Amino acid sequence: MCSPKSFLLVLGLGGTLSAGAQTRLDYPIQAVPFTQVKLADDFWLPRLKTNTDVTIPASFARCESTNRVKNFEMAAAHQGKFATTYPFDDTDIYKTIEGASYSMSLYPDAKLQAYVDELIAKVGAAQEPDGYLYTARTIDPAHPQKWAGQARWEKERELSHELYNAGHLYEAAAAHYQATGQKNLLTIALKNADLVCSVFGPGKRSVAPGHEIVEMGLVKLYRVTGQAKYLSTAKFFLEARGHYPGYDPKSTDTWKNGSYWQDDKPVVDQREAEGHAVRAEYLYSAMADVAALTGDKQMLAAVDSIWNNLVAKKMYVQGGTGAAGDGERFGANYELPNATAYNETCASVADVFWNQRMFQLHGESKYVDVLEKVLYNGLISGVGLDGKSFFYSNAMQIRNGQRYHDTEPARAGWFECSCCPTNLVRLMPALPGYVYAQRGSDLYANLFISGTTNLVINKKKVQLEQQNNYPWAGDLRFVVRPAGAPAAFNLLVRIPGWARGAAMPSDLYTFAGGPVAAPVRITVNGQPVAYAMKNGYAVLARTWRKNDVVAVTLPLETRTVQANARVLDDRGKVALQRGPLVYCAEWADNDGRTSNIIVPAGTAFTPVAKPQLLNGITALTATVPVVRVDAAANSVSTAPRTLTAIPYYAWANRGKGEMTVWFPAQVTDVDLLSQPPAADKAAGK
Ligand code: FUB
Ligand code: ZN
Repeated sequence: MCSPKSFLLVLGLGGTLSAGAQTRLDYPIQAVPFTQVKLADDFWLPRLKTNTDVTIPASFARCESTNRVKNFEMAAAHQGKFATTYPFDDTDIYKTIEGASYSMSLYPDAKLQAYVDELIAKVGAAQEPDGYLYTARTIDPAHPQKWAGQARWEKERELSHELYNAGHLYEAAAAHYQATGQKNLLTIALKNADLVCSVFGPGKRSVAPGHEIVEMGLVKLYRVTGQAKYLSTAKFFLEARGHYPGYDPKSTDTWKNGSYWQDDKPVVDQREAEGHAVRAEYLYSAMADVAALTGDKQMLAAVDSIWNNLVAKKMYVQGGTGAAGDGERFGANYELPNATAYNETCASVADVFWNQRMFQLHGESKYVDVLEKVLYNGLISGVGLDGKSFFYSNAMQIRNGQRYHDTEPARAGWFECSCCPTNLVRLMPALPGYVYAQRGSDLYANLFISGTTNLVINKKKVQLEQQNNYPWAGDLRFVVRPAGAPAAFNLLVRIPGWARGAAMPSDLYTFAGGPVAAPVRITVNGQPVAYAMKNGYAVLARTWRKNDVVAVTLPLETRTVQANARVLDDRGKVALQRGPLVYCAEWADNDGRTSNIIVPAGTAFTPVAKPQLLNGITALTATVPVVRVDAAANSVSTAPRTLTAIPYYAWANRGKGEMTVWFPAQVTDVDLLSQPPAADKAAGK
């Protein structure tokens, strides 16, 4: 995301920007940088604060206690034995530094800065003289970690993650430089990137990186330095895909046919989201970057098709992606099982990156609709309300206390493969950068988060303030404050798909009752205004005066959602959505069970504000039938009960037990195997 600030930083680096680079191609729409957006809301700001106060220190502490830091110390000393499990464990340090950097630009912290500087010094000391940086080999080159291969890069196409580590280093370095203005990490990253560019490229070595992200990272370095080689190497890596050695197109094994690595076809020929979900979504983000920066139309067509495939056939209703645990990968079209849903938290993080880029390419609200869905549901479900307990996979259903992927339906403080917690660490404080975007005279309001932003539009300074209680209420208020004389520009307010009767920008999920929605009313200074809709945005074009107030009323109603009939697991079932939030029922609010709940068509839900529950939520309640199994009488019956649903993101913060997202609408669709006989229930089992 290039920004006026990063552009200035380029110049501050010491003159690597060429005259041509000043007119370089880029995304037509630029995000307003996170540093220019000050949040003041009750939903996100406490989460950012928890990330700063709890998650970042916990993450650094775990990097220390699990020997991730020790690996760098041993690499610097060239002695010892690689002390963690995976060759990509270095990246947990990079990602936490990235998150800490974003956080420090919001909340300056001299102690944290000193600690980060100390860590950066350790990273620098572990770097080999030519720039190579990979503790899994440098500690003891004769006995590298088993995935690393005997020689540099030889296992890169498979599992060494040398370029994955490099990519996270670049991402962290760009963030650290942008946030702090310091070059200590950037210098390390550039030295490594220069090595990578000297090893790989036309006429040199070629590889399809085994785990994408180096491409995105190189693009970030290109933005920071203006050096074309970083962009061309990113493009080179993208174009290296589709030459998978040993490729067996007939095999359905994703490792044998190369699709696990998105390596079965050249990227420009890829049309479906396939393989390992995190790898894939980092790849698609990089394809968007390269399409924007080079004008590559084929790349653009490919990434557009892949996006359509994903939102029409491969996304869970709460925004999760990567249905299959085996290979942490996308399933086939419409393969979205609930009991075994994988939904890695990192895939949600990657999806946010990707959808932001798609929006910047096309300026259509549907991309932000998806981004919002992921953000408010399947992404923040990945971190507990305490800020230090996490989900790696995000379940869609827990029956009888069972969980398919982890041993229990409980969060963990850290994982042996701990990519997800540290990915959240870096995404959370960067959130203000997703709220607004600009293209010339157009100012896009994408996310509804109270706070202020200071902008320059048409060379005039303008402050915009948002005041709302989103996602709990649909009333949005924007106060426009040009610094001097009135300023003419267009305020484009996203009218979310859910407010226009669309559960999803595809037919994968639809609202029961059809795409009806109350009209969205907009007033300026209390007077209703007619507005044009463009690409999902209400366009308010006027000459704004100081303290003009725009009020937008989004119809926030509880809707039931149905899945496309081709999603077998959701047939005959409904999910609940209110505004951007998808709801679930959890054992703690429902007499200990949720797999016995039926939600018949036409059930009326009442939103109930519960400020004391789960850090403050609006719950949904309704009277519904629940199934009772009487083993002694050999009978099944239903009885009315109050269903209480909570936002999906808030589940699993009160211990272990059942959770349901998709509710059968009729008794015939209830899974009786999950129902304990009445006698067990009476005994509290
Ligand atoms: O391979 C590095 C990370 O580990 C991946 O992104 C995650 O899916 C996990 O496998
Ligand atoms: Zn992960």
